[in-house]
Amino acid sequence: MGNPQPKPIESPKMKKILPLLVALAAISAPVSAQTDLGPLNLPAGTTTLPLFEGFEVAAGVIPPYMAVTELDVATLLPDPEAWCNIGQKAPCLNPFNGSYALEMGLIPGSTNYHDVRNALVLGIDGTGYTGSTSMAFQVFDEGEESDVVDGVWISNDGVGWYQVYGDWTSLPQAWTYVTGVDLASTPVDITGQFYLAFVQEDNFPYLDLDGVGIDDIAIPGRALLTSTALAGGAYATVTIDSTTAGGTATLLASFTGSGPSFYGNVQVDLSQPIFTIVTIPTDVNGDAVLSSIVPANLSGRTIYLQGIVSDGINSNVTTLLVDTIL
Ligand SMILES: [Ca+2]
Ligand SMILES: [Ca+2]
Ligand SMILES: [Ca+2]
Ligand SMILES: [Ca+2]
Repeated sequence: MGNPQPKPIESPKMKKILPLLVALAAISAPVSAQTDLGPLNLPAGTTTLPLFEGFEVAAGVIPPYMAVTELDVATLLPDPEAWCNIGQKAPCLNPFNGSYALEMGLIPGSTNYHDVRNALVLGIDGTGYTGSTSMAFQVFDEGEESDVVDGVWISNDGVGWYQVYGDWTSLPQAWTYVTGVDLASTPVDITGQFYLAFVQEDNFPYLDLDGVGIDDIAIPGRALLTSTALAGGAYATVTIDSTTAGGTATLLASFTGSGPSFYGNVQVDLSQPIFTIVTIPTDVNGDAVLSSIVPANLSGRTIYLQGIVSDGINSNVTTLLVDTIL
């Protein structure tokens, strides 16, 4: 055997002091394994869960639950050539849906190539939320190189951050639906107020060899609704890819906008009037497919398509698809 065990130090006085020391240590102990992303601006307000952020409601005005950071990486000071835009700086260049998205990169058109760091921080209050903590979002990667701050992060205090997704380099140069990002996978407590940050760092402009676009952030993640080309008088196939096997999928359409409004007791991203196209069962994989002829007289119209997937108890909306019928 090795050295004898040291005799525990214990005296009546220590019995009183030790719990106090333990309590103090618990209060002052730093939370481990955090990354400092630099001086990120934090929003003063919060929004609630469930959350859907397509940047359309904000319509180019930064709401109180968002804050933008645009830094020169060399100095970590604000940089007028850093570009973190949800439409407050200029019209968005390539939104996935609608007219607005989050764009992060060097300012478009610049040839003053240098590293900039951009962040959009959302303040979220998870109090009382009991739903899924799995997040999904649409992302566009123009050609990012890896930087340690690249990705999606969460934090309780806005100083120490835990990465839940990243970096960006594995993504294609096309809008891509990222799903299954679990916000409960870190020590950050998301049952109260917390911050969610989308962070990008690189040296070329948005949509010019670098840059990240983000749209349609959803907590919980939404089933993906896709369609083949929509053309008046021709067949189109709409597919809903959900995880609800043996349930139902109801396909809805609007020609007036992306809401929000209510369909029964489900909030949808469709403006009234809302048309019910069909309700069909989901298969063993949770998928539902509809093939139908698009009425010829709809050519030229903008259509907003969304589904509601139900297991008979819970109903969840799918992603929204906005398209102009050919
Ligand atoms: Ca959008
Ligand atoms: Ca690049
Ligand atoms: Ca990068
Ligand atoms: Ca680069």
